[in-house]
Amino acid sequence: MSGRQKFYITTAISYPNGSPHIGHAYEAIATDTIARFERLDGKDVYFLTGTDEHGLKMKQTAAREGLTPRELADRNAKRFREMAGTLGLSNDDFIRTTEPRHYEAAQEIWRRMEANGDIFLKAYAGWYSVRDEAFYNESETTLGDDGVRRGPQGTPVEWTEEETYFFRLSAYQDRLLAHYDANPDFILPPERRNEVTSFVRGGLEDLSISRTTLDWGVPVPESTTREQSGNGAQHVMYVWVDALTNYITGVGYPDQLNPLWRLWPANVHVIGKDILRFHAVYWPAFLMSAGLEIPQRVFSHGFVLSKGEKMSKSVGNVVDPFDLVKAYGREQVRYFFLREVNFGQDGNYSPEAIANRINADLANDLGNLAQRSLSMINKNCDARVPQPGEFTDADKAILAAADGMYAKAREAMDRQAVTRYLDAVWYVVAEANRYFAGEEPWAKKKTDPKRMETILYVTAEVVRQIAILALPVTPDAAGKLLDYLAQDHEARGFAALGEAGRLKPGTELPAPAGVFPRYVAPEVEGGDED
Ligand code: ME8
Repeated sequence: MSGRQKFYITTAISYPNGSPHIGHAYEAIATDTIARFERLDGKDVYFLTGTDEHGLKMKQTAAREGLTPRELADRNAKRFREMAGTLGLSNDDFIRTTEPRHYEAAQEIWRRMEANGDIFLKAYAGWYSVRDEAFYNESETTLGDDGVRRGPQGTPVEWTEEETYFFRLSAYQDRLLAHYDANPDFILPPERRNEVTSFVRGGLEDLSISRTTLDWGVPVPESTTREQSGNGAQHVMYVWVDALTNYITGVGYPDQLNPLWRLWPANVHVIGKDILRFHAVYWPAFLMSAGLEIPQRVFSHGFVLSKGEKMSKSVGNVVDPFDLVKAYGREQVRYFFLREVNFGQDGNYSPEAIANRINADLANDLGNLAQRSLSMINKNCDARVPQPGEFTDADKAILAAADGMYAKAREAMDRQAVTRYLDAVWYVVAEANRYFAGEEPWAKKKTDPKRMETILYVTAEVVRQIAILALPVTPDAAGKLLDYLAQDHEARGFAALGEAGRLKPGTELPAPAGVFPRYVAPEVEGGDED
């Protein structure tokens, strides 16, 4: 077994009740970038994503489409897998909650919670939102002018009464609060902590965790129904009990001898702000009850909005991730979302904003800098890394900025501050452009060719470090830049950053080509944009 530090990271598992949308893509891109960053930093990374296939929402959508829930799940889970390919995700596994391995895990965690005395049968009556798959207290709902009662996220709720199994969530209030207190970084970003702690402080009610009116779910273990049979009804697990368990199924649970089990507890669950309560309250309580360790962190990101509005099919502003990648390119889409939408907060998508980012940050700033410096080397330095002369203050300053990028990026990524990490890298991109423009290597070609070589060496060295640090977000384009700098596989990890990996004068370089083309909007003919 390697002595490397392990790093287990997950996305939420998406409901495959439709095709993936841009919110799903955003979460996947961010999680992938974090996973790649940690891999390049030498960690033993495991990255899990997948689909959440049970529950009433799936059942109802399938019925509307004239399909069985399984047919609907099969069709759309395929689209989610395709999206992983289209976005270039580096996930190690893709879990579907309808797989036998997951039934086994969900039933085992249930049995352990029951063995701990936390599961009991009781009549339930309350408000339920199918869209959120969540119960709400009456006080969390409001009756609209249209006569429709809605939950806190604006989705309609319906009155539900049935005898179900309950989880003794009320018993975990103090332990949860103590856990948040002792682990101030359990919930990030910090703005999101308060909403969780005040919810828990307000008092936790026991949670209904099974359904008899639904058959599309993981069956409650027979041992439970034998001992607490109630009216003899068949129960399936409440979809969130089974969904959250995916994170341990994915690393081998209940087989604790599975080598993947070393990865538990997860380092980070990346999720959207709408499902924080499930991850920061219910999930740790289930794990405490089952005697399992609690994940180290729940990072709750914001929502991607379309020009300030929530994307919705009825408004007609839904952006399809496949179309977006086709129009702008995978690397461009990845960079855009992570730089533009401050990770942890809400942000906006618009065609103008993405075109701007592509042309300003990628094509002009990084692309041109690399292309201009590398093609000058190709033409004027015999296509070899030039031999630098003595460094001036300006050379030293830009090299120091490049050498300092890793520490800044690392500090940001210790808290999954993806946007801050990219800001730190692109700050150096901008500085390097100022350096290059100010030093005018093209003007030195005739007057001081030695100085030109030094400037080109320094610029290429800065581009090298930028490219390594850009690998997590734009893996293909940054990889090409490193090809043009003749950097082999071992020279592409973070261990090669700083002085350790300095370009070696005399190294032969291949002819460079542009890696970030400018975005030019296609001519609109006859109003048809496709
Ligand atoms: O909630 N912007 O699935 P889901 C950013 N199955 N993120 C968004 C978003 C948007 N516009 N819309 C949704 C579920 N998301 C459950 C999860 S985990 C054990 C079970 C995010 O398909 C959302 O916040 O509704 C969530 O993290 C993920 O996409 C999947 O949402």
